[in-house]
Amino acid sequence: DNGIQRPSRETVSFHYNARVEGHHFGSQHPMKPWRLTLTKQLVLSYGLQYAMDMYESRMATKAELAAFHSEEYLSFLARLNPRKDLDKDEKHLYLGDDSTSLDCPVFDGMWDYFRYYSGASLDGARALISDQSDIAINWSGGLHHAHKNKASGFCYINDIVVAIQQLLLTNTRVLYIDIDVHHGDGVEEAFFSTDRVLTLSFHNFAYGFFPETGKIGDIGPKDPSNAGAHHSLNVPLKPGISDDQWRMTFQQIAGAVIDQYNPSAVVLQCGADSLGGDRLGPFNLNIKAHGSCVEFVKDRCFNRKLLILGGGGYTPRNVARCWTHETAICVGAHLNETIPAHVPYRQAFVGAEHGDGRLYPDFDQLQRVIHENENTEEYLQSLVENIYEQLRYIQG
Ligand code: ZLS
Ligand code: CA
Ligand code: ZN
Repeated sequence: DNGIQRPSRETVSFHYNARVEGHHFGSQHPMKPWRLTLTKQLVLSYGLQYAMDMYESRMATKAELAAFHSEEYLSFLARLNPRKDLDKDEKHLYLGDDSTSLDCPVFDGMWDYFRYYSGASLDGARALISDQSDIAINWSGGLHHAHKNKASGFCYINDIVVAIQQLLLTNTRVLYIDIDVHHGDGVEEAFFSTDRVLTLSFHNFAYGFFPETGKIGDIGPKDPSNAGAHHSLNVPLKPGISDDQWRMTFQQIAGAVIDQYNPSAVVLQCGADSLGGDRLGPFNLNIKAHGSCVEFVKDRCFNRKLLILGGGGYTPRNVARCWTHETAICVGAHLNETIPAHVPYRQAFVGAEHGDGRLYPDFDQLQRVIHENENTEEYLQSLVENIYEQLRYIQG
């Protein structure tokens, strides 16, 4: 029994290369590519590979990445290595000052790492374009902060932007939805001046919380003659949002945006740092509430192409649970609550604090830190109404 009970009609493709897993940002760094190993093992132990087309993704080439990033920046990244002294000016220019560059360290094999996660997003986009796939998944991608000329917030290459550029070859309008707890600033910036991509980010907003952008009034260029005007949408949430509030807010907003903008392709960035118990994020979401976004978008996007990407997520066992659940949603499978006994690294999921070997632990009961809910119903309703107001300017 592989747990598959509701096979869906869509063809789902899974794009992955195990070579991303072995890279290390540094022992203190919250970004752990190893979470992808855990995710892959859990996906395989539930047998989900039998319900999807599995592709070993190739490395993106420098020329492919140059569709968004500058040649100078790419050459700099390709030359980087921890054993070589860096030119101070170049380092400041491309990786940030002494403080911010701690977020984007220099580590072994980094250029290969970038090309693997970006290659998987490009492969996914191409599988959708060529009609080989209806839903393409790349959990190693979703690195939404990288700029054309600069690394930011653990992101050096913006795989999302290059994948969307591919989708634009055959799709008139692409909708980008971002449920990572951080603002999807790099993607918003890249498509700021076009109406062919609408970006919608849900995130925690607070002064002092990275990257401190994405206010409700940030809706694109102020000049109304700029095509991109009204095509950036932001939903700034407060710490501690509940599952029900999240579901309501997401469905009211994403539903209206999909209906109004009427895209033929949707890219969904599923950063798992919006889950309860995340090392960086202050939300309290349970896995099924996070996954409800994938379910909702999949249902609304019947007959549209869907690219599913990863992103943040800093408590690896919960990242793996979340993305396995969301892979199951894509293929239309129900998964057993008990994690299969034969999964490698099973100890990561057992023990009272680790969720007792269950796929859907209740984070309210598990986590020592529960973030107080600062979202009132009035506040959330005002966000929804504000977005509805903005949508009057959108043509689909
Ligand atoms: O969306 O908050 C910041 C910037 C700083 C504070 C941290 N210091 C190191 C630099 C200056 C203002 N940065 C955030 C970036 C969050 C990126 C999220 C990526 C994504 O999920 C998509 C993948 C931040 N939050 C937490 C840290 N950085 C952080 C925590 C712990 C450490 C260790 C390694 C490095 C320095 C000590 C670090 C960063
Ligand atoms: Ca977000
Ligand atoms: Zn994040």
